[in-house]
Parts: sequence; structure tokens; C-alpha cells
Amino acid sequence: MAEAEAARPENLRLFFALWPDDVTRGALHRSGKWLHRHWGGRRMRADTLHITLAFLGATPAGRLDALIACAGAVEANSYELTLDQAGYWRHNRIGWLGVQRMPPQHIELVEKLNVRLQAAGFPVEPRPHVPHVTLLRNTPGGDIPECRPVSWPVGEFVLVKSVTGPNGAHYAVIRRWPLETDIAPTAA
Ligand code: 2AM
Repeated sequence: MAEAEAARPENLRLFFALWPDDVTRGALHRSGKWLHRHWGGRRMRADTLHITLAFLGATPAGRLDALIACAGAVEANSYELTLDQAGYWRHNRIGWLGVQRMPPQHIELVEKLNVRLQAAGFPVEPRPHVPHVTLLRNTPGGDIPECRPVSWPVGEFVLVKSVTGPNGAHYAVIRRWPLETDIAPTAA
């Protein structure tokens, strides 16, 4: 039995994300407090706040090197995200903060990452990407309040491991990739 356990390939629950710096994290957490006052639900802990770029789910640990190679091959520019739109999804009862105006660099980053992931045989999300920071879970939502924008200077993206514990999910950044300032945009 112990041998069988040892032989079982280990799966990691992984996703690529934008991970906020401390100032941005503080501002997002305050937005969570504000949205919670409007809608209620369960406010996310400050240390969990992020934007998912690509969700991989359960991934064999042996594929980690291939995953890291995919991210390392992505060349994309840094940019600024303005999170200025509160939103609510009924199907999963999430309250979130998103963007009214999508920077082209964000789309490029997500597309370049997905192209690499798909070529390497990793699962990619077929639905259009909607950048959002989950602030509330299990919320009934309500009227969309006008919000104070949060500016997020995006200078890197990260690979994150999710571990589900007794108090919910904990996220650990396992690798970071800086974004550039001088990559020529690809032709549309
Ligand atoms: P969410 O914030 O909208 O729930 C870790 O679970 C991160 O991956 C979360 O940010 C979550 O988005 C995102 N994610 C995307 N697809 C997912 C899926 N099928 N299952 C769980 N999380 C998913």
C-alpha cells in the first residue's frame, strides 16, 4: 500500500497569475471591504488576491519543467491595469473587481501564454479571458456600485500552487517571470 502511494504520480494544482505588489494588494483588500459592505458574502483574505491568467488545475509534478519552459518563452511587455469595474457572477456567486478598458498588453500576455501552453499539450480555457480579482465568495451580489479605481502596475507574472487546507485555499508563488518594457507589439 505504502509502495503504491509512493508510486502514484504527484499532482499539483497550478495556475498562472498576476500577483499584486504590497501597495496594490492593500488597495484591493480595501476594495473587498467596500464591496462586502454592499453585497455581503465571504471576503477573500488579502494573501489570496490575484488575477488568474491561465488555470491548469491538477498537473503531474513531472510536467512542471515543461510548464516553466512555456512561461520562460513568453515575451511580453509590462503595463498598467486599472481595476474600475465591480461585477458579480450568479453561477459561482463571486463578487469581483475587473477592468472597463482592457490594455492590449494584457491580451497579448494571455494569448502568448496560451499559445505556448497549448503547443506543449496543457489544457487551455476556450472561453474569452475576463481579468478579475475575486473579492467575495458566496455573495448574493446586488446593484453594481460605482467603485474607486485601483491602479495595478503589472511588471511580472507568476506560477502559483494552490493547496486546499481547513481554512480554504492557500496559494504559494513557485516561480516569477518579469515583463519587459521594449517588446515590439505583434501585428493584429
Ligand atoms: P476565480 O477567482 O474566478 O474563482 C485558483 O483557483 C484560481 O483559478 C482562481 O482565481 C479561479 O478563478 C481560477 N480558476 C479558473 N478556472 C478555474 C476552475 N475551473 N476551477 C477552479 N479555479 C479556477
